[in-house]
Amino acid sequence: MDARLEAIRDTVLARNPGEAEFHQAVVEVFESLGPVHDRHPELLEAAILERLCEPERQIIFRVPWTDDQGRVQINRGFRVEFNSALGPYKGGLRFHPSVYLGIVKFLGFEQIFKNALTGMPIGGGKGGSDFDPRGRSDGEVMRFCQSFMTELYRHIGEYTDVPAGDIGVGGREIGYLFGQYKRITNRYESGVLTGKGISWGGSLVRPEATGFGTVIFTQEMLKTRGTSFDGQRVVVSGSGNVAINAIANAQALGATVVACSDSSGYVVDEAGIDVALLREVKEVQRGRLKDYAERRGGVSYVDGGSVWEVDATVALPCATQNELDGGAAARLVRNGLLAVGEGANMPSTRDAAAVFQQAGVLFGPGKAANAGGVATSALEMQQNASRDSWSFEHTEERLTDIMVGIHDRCASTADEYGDPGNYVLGANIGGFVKVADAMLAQGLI
Ligand code: NDP
Ligand code: 2IT
Repeated sequence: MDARLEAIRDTVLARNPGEAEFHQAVVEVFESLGPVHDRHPELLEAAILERLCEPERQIIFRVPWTDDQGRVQINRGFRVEFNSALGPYKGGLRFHPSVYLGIVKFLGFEQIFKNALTGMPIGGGKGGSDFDPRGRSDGEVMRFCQSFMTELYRHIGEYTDVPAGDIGVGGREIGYLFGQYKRITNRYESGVLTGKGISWGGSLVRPEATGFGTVIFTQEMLKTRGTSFDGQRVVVSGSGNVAINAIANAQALGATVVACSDSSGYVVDEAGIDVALLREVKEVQRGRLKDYAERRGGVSYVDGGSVWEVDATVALPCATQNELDGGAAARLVRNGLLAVGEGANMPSTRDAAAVFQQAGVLFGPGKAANAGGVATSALEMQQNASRDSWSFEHTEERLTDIMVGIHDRCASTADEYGDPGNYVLGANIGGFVKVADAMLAQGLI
């Protein structure tokens, strides 16, 4: 890493102790940015990096609620409003027991660059809670969401900060959150949240957008090697919103998705995952992958273990951060891996990313490859602002154009900086330059 950037990195790490995931995200971005600072020394003088790494605002709050037995439960809520140079803070809410400030900050930091890459007018933010929705009734989830919004509402708004979903937050939770926001503010402010239901201000394609977009981005990478998804053997991790829609789109393009996972185990289904059954089990019944395996029959379910033990030509990690390590990456590469498209945020460890890049595997980092979700959230905001709703076809076309545009911007930026095919460099520099320009123009704030 460039020595000037190293000194800034050391300060950032020391100022934010114990936040391993945030450190990882910062270091990965800094490693790409030396060449931009050679060309633009004014960025150092304006302390752009120091400012980027310090969130504009961080909110941490108590979330009290009662469970079905009438017992009082206390969780911790977070919203980190990271950067508003390009637009209102935008990014999802994650409900998972592993959530703490370091996770929210890594996600919020990545979101700044991701959102810039989409070309839409959105800044970066992220939030969530250590609440675990697993095993909770609808009533419990509703009471938790209402309590969470009772604090959050004063910090958000269509021109201020626009949350959406992430792990553990889907259409049901967004509904409860929106209802409470409306009730407290007495405003039907559709643009305050995205991922809404279609009859109350949501956008068609938003539920599918992240997974669909990851596959579109990966297809563009494959095209640069004269190939496509057609005939590929694909492994997807996770079986949530992003995973299911990545599976659906990869198979629509002619691939066979032979395995997917949840945090309990993975299923190997050589005939190709039955997407309709998977949706039914996971989205309608809120069941587990084990239930899919039992209902499907003739497939193997592996309790525990890692889905990355299954060979693939294309890997789409769509579960969570640091789920794919260096050892798994090396094994996949030895067995013929061609491409990785990150549907999740930072799913590859630093070792794994290095293995992929050194082996010449096409590697699409999350901040580029999974940007279709937030991009379609921005399309939802556009529809809300104009009190309009677009057709599925029109919205999907916009998503496709945006993903192809992100791919091309990453590729051309990597070319411009002398490292063709390095999508990590392209995404980091491409996103950074846009935010840095706006920050310079807006003065020292
Ligand atoms: P969901 O909650 O719908 O699904 C998450 C999936 O990942 C589940 O199958 C879950 O298994 C698995 N998972 C979660 N945590 C772990 C863990 N610690 N270990 C193993 N498996 C785990 O979330 P999404 O599909 O929305 O999100 C998946 C990833 O995509 C996340 O990294 C998220 O940040 C990213 N993302 C999401 C976007 C969106 O629009 N939703 C947009 C861009 C990125 P289990 O049910 O067993 O917990
Ligand atoms: O990580 C992400 O980009 C998301 N969870 C989606 C954010 C959004 O505002 O749609």
